[in-house]
Amino acid sequence: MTSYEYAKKKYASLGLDTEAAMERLMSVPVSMHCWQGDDVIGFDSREALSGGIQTTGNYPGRATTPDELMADMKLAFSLIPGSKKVNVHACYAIFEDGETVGRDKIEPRHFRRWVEFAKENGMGLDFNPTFFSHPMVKDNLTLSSPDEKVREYWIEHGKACIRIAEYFANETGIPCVMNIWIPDGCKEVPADRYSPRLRFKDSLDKILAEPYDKEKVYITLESKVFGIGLESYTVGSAEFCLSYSTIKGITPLMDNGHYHPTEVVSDKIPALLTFNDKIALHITRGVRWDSDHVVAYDDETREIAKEIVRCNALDRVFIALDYFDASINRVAAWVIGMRNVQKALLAALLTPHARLRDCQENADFTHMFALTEEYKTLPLGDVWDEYCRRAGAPAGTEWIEKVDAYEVSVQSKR
Ligand code: RNT
Ligand code: ZN
Repeated sequence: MTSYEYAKKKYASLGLDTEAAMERLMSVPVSMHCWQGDDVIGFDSREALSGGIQTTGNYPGRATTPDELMADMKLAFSLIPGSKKVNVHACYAIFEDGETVGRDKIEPRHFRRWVEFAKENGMGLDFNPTFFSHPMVKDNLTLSSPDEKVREYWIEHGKACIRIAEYFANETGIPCVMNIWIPDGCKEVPADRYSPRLRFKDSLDKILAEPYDKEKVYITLESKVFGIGLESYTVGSAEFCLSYSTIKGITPLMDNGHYHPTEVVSDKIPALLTFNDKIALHITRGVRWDSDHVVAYDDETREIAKEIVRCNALDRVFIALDYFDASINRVAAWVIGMRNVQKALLAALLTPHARLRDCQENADFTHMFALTEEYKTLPLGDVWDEYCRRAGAPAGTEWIEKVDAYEVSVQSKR
């Protein structure tokens, strides 16, 4: 008996079907963020990263051109099992023949190569307007700025991005998730918390006035509690973004680095699913702060996956990754985080939720706890390896050698 066959039997004895779990997982798209590949720099400006987010580390081999970035992503895709999407930020516009345009004037054609790349890889595209690392960010403000010129510029950017998102959906035939996140905030305790939020609301209203097909484009709004240099106040707080999303019928997005340290997104998932048809996630790992470490196979990642699965919400949650680590090989960073999310979803699909739920309903917390702890050591690794093989991705540690070889032959020569 192979180790997979043994694992299959073991899970079957708990009423769990490993074949069905693998098949289900194969069709759940996880969106991979292009910005891990070049430390969130992009191609459209020479500005340093701003907006209260930061990459640390100086590992050699960063992608510096569209060709390099796409080649690196392509390698990562080959090492990650399951269904994927390409997540692009507006600052990754590709200008050709010496042309450059402002972010308020970007057009679908500036993303043509991303569409080709997504099609070549048989994937959909997600999109993000880029409200940071740009001279039009004034006093740390964009859509909430008191300067009407600044606000107007960024409103036009948001609208341009909706048109691009719709172009992505039309071209790929797969709906595009377009996520709005602004860094706006204050380092010091503000004198007025209200006016910036009123202006942010008005700006969002103006952006959403751009017509778009709601079957093709899902607009999400991401909240945040603080940023580097923006410690005392963020305009797009949790309450603001959640209220706005609900009222306007757009989709709330939770990034698990964006809450107070003892809050967990896993608990918020069923709360938001109660009121929203769809919700969106940025899965990340904050170490002591919103540090955007590579996602690990840790308790909270597993708990997030469990909530999605046991709420029967794999079709209702847009799963994307969002982190940026410049201290390790950047392709490895993608592969590790993406594989961990896939692994957590597989573990969630192979958890006897019905039995545990029964325990809870019957207030049998002894068995609920005891079984939860026992299930943690079921032979998931054998099913995971089988899943990787079936998906045409390397099982076990084989992928690491491929990244090592690529580092020597490609990345180290940059
Ligand atoms: C920042 C947000 C946001 C960005 C990306 C690059 O804290 O998480 O999602 O990380 O847009
Ligand atoms: Zn995020």
